[in-house]
Amino acid sequence: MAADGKTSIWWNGKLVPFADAKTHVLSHGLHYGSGVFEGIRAYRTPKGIAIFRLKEHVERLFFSAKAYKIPMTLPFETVFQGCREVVKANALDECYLRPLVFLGHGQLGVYPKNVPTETIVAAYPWGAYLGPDAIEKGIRATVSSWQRLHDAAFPCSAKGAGQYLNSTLAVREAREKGFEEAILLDRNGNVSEGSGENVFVVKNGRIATPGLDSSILEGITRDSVFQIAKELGYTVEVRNIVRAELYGADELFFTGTAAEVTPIREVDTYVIGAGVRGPITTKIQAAYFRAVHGEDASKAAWLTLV
Ligand code: PPE
Repeated sequence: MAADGKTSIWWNGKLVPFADAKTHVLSHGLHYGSGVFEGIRAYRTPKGIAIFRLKEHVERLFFSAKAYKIPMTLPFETVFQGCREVVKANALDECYLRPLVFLGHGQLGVYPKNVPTETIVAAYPWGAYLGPDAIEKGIRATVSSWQRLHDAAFPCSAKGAGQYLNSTLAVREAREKGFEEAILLDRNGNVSEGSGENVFVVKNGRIATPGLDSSILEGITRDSVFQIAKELGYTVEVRNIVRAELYGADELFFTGTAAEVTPIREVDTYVIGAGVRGPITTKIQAAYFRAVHGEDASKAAWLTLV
């Protein structure tokens, strides 16, 4: 995303021109990763552009800030409305929203003292996360040599900026090896999640995904898929998943705001099922896209019109 003279960014309650949305190089967040963020999508619906599960995303942002003791300086409602405002002000069509709360410029030192909290929300177009063919054809993933960070070291269910160094190491390694995405194992060797997605395994018509004890981010897309899968007549087991279950799965898919529902067709050169998007993945994906596009009246509560 580049400055075009028109785009604005919401900063502490005000819209500022893109080119002016700058922070100091001595910001606490830049040195120590002391920030928390969200990723949210807005979709075209018959009633106009709507933000998907905005309330849950803002709730998680506040939880993440609490987990890291970053004092929120704006009320929930202000941040919630800020997300709508920034999409509206930029007259955006389908887009991605990036709220970020970080410790700004004041004093350096690991112990945050005299540092202001800065809250921004940016919005910009962002297409398919894992490439244009990913949604239909699926992607190739590799089990990372990097372990997912562990709850004894980080609050894994918080979306802390600094935590993403772990994800960056894993996805960089995966890309350098010629794969699109990494799947990280937890400290016990069980499957945790992708660098920016939760992972689901389908075997003999049963669906499973790791739980919070596998150091995952509790994805909001994951939660949407729980509800969708249930309505389609499937049960989703939340349990530990061992590495070999990935290789032996009938179907595998990632879920995430950015990745949406992305099939995985290969892991470490093991072909998954028939090596194409599987039937259960296809059904869940279709139902997810109906929900985000306002085509499923029973999911209307998940949408906030801008
Ligand atoms: N795990 C991780 C580590 C993660 O970053 C995400 C979202 C998820 C699971 C899925 O969570 P949810 O979006 O609530 O379903 N990753 C965000 C950031 C991606 C990025 O590259 O930046 C996202 O999907 O927006």
